[in-house]
Amino acid sequence: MNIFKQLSLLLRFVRFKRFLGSLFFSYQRDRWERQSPSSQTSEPLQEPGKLLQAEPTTTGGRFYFEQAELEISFLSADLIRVDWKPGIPPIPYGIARQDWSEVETNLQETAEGWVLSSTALKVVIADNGKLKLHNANGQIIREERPPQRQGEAWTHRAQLREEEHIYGLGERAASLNLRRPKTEAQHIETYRLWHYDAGGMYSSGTDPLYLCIPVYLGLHKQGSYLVFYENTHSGNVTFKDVAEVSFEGGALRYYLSVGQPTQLLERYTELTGRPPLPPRWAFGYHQSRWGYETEEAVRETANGFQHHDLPLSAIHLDIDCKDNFRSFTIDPDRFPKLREFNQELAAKGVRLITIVNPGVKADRNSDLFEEGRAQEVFCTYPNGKLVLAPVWPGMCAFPDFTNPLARHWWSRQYEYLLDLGVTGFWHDMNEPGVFTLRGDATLPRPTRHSMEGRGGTHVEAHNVYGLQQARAGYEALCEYQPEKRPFIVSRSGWAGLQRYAWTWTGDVETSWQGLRQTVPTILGMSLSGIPYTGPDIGGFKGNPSDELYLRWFQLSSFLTFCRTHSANNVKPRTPWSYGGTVLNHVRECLRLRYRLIPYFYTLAWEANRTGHPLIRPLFWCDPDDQRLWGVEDAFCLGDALLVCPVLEEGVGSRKVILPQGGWYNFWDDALITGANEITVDAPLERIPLLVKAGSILPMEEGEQLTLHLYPPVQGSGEGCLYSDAGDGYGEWRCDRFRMDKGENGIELTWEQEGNYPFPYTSVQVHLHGIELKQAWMDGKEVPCQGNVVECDRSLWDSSQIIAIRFSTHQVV
Ligand code: NBV
Repeated sequence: MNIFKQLSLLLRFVRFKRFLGSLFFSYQRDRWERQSPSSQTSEPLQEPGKLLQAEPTTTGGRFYFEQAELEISFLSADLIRVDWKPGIPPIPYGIARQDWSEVETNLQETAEGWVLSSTALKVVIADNGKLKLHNANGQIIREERPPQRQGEAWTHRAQLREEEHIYGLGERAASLNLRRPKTEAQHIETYRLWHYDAGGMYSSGTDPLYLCIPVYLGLHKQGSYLVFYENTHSGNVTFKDVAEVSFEGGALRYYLSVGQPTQLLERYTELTGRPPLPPRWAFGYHQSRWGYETEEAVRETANGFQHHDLPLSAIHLDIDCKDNFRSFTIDPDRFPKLREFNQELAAKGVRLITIVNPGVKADRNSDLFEEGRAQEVFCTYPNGKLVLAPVWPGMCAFPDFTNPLARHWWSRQYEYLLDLGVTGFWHDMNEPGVFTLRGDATLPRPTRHSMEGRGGTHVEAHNVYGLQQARAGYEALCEYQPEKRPFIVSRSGWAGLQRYAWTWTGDVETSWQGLRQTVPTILGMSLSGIPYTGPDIGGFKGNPSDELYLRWFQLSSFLTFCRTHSANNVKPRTPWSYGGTVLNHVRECLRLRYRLIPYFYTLAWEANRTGHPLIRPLFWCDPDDQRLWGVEDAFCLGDALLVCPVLEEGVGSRKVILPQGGWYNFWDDALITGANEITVDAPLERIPLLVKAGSILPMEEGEQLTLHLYPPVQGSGEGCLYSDAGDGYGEWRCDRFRMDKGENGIELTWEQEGNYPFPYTSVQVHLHGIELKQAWMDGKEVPCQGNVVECDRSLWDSSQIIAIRFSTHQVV
């Protein structure tokens, strides 16, 4: 028998075994699910009934209704926690902050009902359990109906305004505004709260996806609010005339905040955690492919980047690098010298990231499995038997990440790969996803989980499975490499994932629609507190045309996570596999991204301090401007850049709705003011890009920093540059720049904070949009080269405040 025949027989056997495994698992799952109590309860629907009594508490007030109890606590003047009982309280997996300082509140009975207020927010509690939320100006921001309970399931409804837009719910293949008319194609009627592996491909309209979060932001003419339901159970959400959210179990606990979107994200991330500062290299380009089967294939790829003069920061290894697909292993034949290989890559500035799947092959000869079984860290059926389900290695057991012991045990496993020089980890299939022939491709609903010792089923644990795996991974990296910042990419997660990991948008379809979908999906994540994400450039399964690949690349080079990835059965997808023209355009695009890394990094530092996402919808800068509420074909990167990706095939220009103020065209410095909508050129080699007037954009080229000054239309503008060693937790510095526009020119002041030494050897200032005639630094005239002036090193070495004066007129 020749080798091909043998291989094909082996493949068939493996597939057949998987098929049998799936059959067995589906049968077991259905049997258990039939036996366990269904969520379809026959119990009556209950409303809270009449309000019987109200009393103040140290944090707010408590209200006793005939059939329910309500507690409202002020965590800050503009953030409340609302608890409707009865119901099992949540395990605070999503919550990062418990200690809030006391807020002065006031409880009063009025004709409208009881009024509980702080300086920023007023809640009116009606006799039947209706709640009305007012902002500091007395405007009604949200009206809630009395919640309903049926058995253990709560349903909560709030009135929506006619013009109201809704954003968030984590990762969605939907429009940016989740409340869209039914007539529209790809309309999603009900958003599910139940992580789901789209199984190799999804496009607009697929719901749910891998990372659902019960948080949404409402924006209407009176203002905006954010609501976060701290409930991990399976649930549903619809947005019609009312927003309706229902959960299969658990208490009805939610947090509400009122304010501008910027403030809402500050509060929400104060509650669920701010993203730690990632290592700086993570903002570089990542190359990945399911199908790098050998060390040689990876070497060839890394060399290809060098050969074609393309920057590269990381290569991701998919399941091919595993020994029979098993977690925390490396195939000894195909990757025989991983440690040395990692050193070789490190010398080129390339890090290796390897995949980690949660399923542990149920094999008596596997130490990992035997150890896990002995320590009782795997998920079980109610009768104590292990839940086994098929994934890549075959029948697998699943660590119960809601068990602290399991997390600790799992954490220890990373050490082996870290020791081999692996830099970061990529958590896949952690919804968790399993292979089934029919039905829900995850663990059975009655699966038992520890839930920190309290006990619970998969209905409650499913949505935090990936989050807790990320936590275990993050803690492992902190422990084993305390001098480095952890880098983990996780497909699934929940509220708070930003504390532990980045994510990516999964197996998006290779199509123009897939490309278009990427923008609203990522903006929705931003507004759900998840700032670090990006798509598989070119889509997962399929072969993008030259044009689609290039446009996808251009878009992604302005997103936080810039990675090409593809399925195992598609053509190689590296910039040079597309021929000379595409290669040249991709090179330019990557160079621009690398020049912008100081800007990305500064925004990351700000995200860590404020919770503001790096990628923002256009309305972020002007929430009162209704024209911007639905824009989903452009986005802002920080305050300075407006990115207008090309999302249609065969076009050479596109329209952009402009927020108020002045905007410079990045490519030709033309200043546009007072326009509603403009058409910008978009030749194949270029992504339309606008810079806000008043911005100071730091860009680097090797050891040279260039400050790009985009003068304000009038008044002043500012910019900031954060620097540190790029990893670890050492010294840092922040250089703050301010420019003031006067009659004869611009004055730039530069202030420094922090002890990290200035990391550049030369600094240039480049003035855009105005012709530069003369310049002075700290009073001394300096030569201009066109619109660029070179700063003298003594400036930033010696003084704390530097003043640079630019004149647009010749002064004699
Ligand atoms: O590990 C293989 C793939 C991976 O390449 C992809 O990025 C993940 O989203 N993985 C899903 C499992 C197989 C899906 C068909």
